[in-house]
Amino acid sequence: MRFDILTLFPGMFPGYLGQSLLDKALRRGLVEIHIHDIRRWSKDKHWKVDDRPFGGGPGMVMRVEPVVESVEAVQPQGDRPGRVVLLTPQGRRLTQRVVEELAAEPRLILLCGRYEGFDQRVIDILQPDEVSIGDYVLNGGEVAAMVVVDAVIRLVPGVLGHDDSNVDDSFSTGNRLLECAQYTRPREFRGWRVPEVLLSGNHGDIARWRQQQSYEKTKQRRADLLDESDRPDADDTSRKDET
Ligand code: 9D3
Repeated sequence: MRFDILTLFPGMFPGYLGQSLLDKALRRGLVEIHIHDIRRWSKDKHWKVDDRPFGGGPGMVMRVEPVVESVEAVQPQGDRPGRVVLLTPQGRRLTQRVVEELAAEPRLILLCGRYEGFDQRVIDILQPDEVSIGDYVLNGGEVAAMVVVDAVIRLVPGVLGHDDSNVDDSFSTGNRLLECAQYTRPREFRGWRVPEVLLSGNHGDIARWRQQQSYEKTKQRRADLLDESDRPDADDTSRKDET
């Protein structure tokens, strides 16, 4: 799978890309990541890529020419144009379902913004998939792009050690409950003991205990995950209404 990241801060990525799991996936050729500095496509003598908003108001706006031209220059590098993902607070929220959808693509072009946002014509022309990573304010799209890469690459076959260590994840399609408490040695620390059932060797009891713990924890902390609205086919508009 190939990623192209377009940013005004290319220096933010090498540290993240050097982490072991990702570094290994890159060296094994399972994942390819290319970082591009949008400033290269500025026509301004000072490499300026932002400007004041028409109509007035605070902050600056990313100019349309360098952004659109950078995407159009990068797309022909590689054998398919790829799906353009614009990281923006106005996007649809990134969930594991969206991550799975993005992981099915052979190539993603991740476009990171700075300042107050993009000139609307960037969106009109490129018609990107607009994605937000959650309802809090970041300083730009770079950290969000790293989140997308991080979540997506672990679904690329062969990136994780064993094939199904991700089907069991909280929020993935296989299991929508939170994970139960886990323990390892020692059996007792400062009087805090590992639950007896886990030491019992009775695998049926263990499985039932874990299922129960997961359910209770989910009900207490994340009742929203148990809502019917979050079941896998909840956004399938083709189905008949069922109440
Ligand atoms: C004053 C209105 N602000 C919108 C909430 C302006 C604004 C704040 C922060 C515009 C852009 C940004 C920078 N954020 C991102 O580029 C961003 C982001 C985020 O802030 N939160 C969650 N996901 C994302 S993806 C990109």
